[in-house]
Amino acid sequence: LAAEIDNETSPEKLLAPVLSAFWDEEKSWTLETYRRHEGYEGLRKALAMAPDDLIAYVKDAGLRGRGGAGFPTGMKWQFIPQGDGKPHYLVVNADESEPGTCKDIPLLFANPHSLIEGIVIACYAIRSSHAFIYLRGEVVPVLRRLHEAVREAYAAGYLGKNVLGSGLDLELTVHAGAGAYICGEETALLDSLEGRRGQPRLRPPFPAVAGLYACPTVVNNVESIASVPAILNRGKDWFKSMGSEKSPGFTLYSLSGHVTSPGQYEAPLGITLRQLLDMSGGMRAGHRLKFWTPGGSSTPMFTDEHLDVPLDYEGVGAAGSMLGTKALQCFDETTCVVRAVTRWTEFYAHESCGKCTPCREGTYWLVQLLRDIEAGKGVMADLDKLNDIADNINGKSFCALGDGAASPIFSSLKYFREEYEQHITGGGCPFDPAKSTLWS
Ligand code: L3W
Ligand code: SF4
Repeated sequence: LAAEIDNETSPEKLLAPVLSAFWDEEKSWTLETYRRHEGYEGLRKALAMAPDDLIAYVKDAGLRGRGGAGFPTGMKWQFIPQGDGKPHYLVVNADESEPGTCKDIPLLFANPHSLIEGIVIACYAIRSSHAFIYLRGEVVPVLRRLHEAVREAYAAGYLGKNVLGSGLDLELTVHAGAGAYICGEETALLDSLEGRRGQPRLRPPFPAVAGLYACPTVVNNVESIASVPAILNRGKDWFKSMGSEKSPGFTLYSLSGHVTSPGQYEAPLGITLRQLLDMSGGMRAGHRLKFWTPGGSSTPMFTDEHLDVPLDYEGVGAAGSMLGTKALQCFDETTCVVRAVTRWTEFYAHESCGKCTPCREGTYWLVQLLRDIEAGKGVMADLDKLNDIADNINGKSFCALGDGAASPIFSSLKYFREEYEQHITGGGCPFDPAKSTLWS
């Protein structure tokens, strides 16, 4: 069957968008529309395979987690112990909250069945009979649409007892969070799902060993799971024909900020920001790119020198940042970098869960220093102090939120130290806020 799947590639299918292919269609979110676009065909192929072969197939395809870390999806599934007598769970992380990150929510809103189909495939592979979607609680319209799609999937026999006659029994629960960024961290998410205050757990054990209710659990991002049906339907060679050897496939890039046409752009991994800007109309008229994030505010910022860095895990990594969530926030020359970093740091200080001292105290101190510098009350020694505090957060905190908070401090000081100095010597911000559309 694997060989059969691999033959099903054609040049048109190689170039066409997948996840966002029919977002513009009327009622794109319904089962009827999804079925008109190969919907649930990947599931039929998956159910004809043995679960272990299915895991090996997804692993061979090279799909990497789209939630930020890029961990190989098939390998994560393979970690789930078999024959252990415990329930296994799949938990989809839909708690999208990282500044600039805005791909999973539109995907769920426009095409929820791609996620549901991926969930059924993943549960069959890891032998799970209960899956959960942990959705960011603020997005009530998405919650409603997701509930409706789940209802449709139950009615059509894709969920519930004996899915499509395969013997798989599967329940799917949609759970809305209460608006804490930290609940996007996989172990805090599990605590929250269990009814506790969401705070990160010590890893190891990783969720694959002891996750939800202390049972083996796969936690995957929405886009990762939603990408699986097309891999099954069109074949792993088709998937690997896009992107690079170590970062294959298609993905959603979220363009935002001072660009002409912000939005979701589906493209192979390895495309560059220059290409994406060319494709989408570029920066707003009369302005030039000053700095940008490759994957949300947790990833070290880049400048216009990095326009040709391939947006895959290796290219961005070699240039000194992280691909993260592929949230490309683009800022033009009217933006004050100190203001941007202050705003992000305020976010991290507000969202710090308080469990560990470096992050809880450090983010607070960073905000105080940054506000002083922005208001013209800083001194030169503050710049070393910023670096020092960030250094005491980075790698010394309990979870990645701390590292994420340190990252814009390091990168902005690396590329824009002079702009910080200008705030200190000039007695405040040299930028005219009226000229920037982003910061008020
Ligand atoms: C079993 C092992 N499993 C690793 C699993 C682990 C997890 C995955 C990746 O953070 C990043 C973060 C954010 N046995 C394992 C194993 N795993 N070793 O693999 O783990 P890790 O620790 O590399 O990353 P993470 O904790 O998943 C994700 C960055 O992404 N980020 C996040 C943005 C936030 C959102 C949002 O808005 N919700 O996505 C953006 O850049 O800073 O570095 O599943 O269990 N030996
Ligand atoms: Fe909580 Fe921050 Fe420590 Fe993470 S790094 S556990 S968010 S205090």
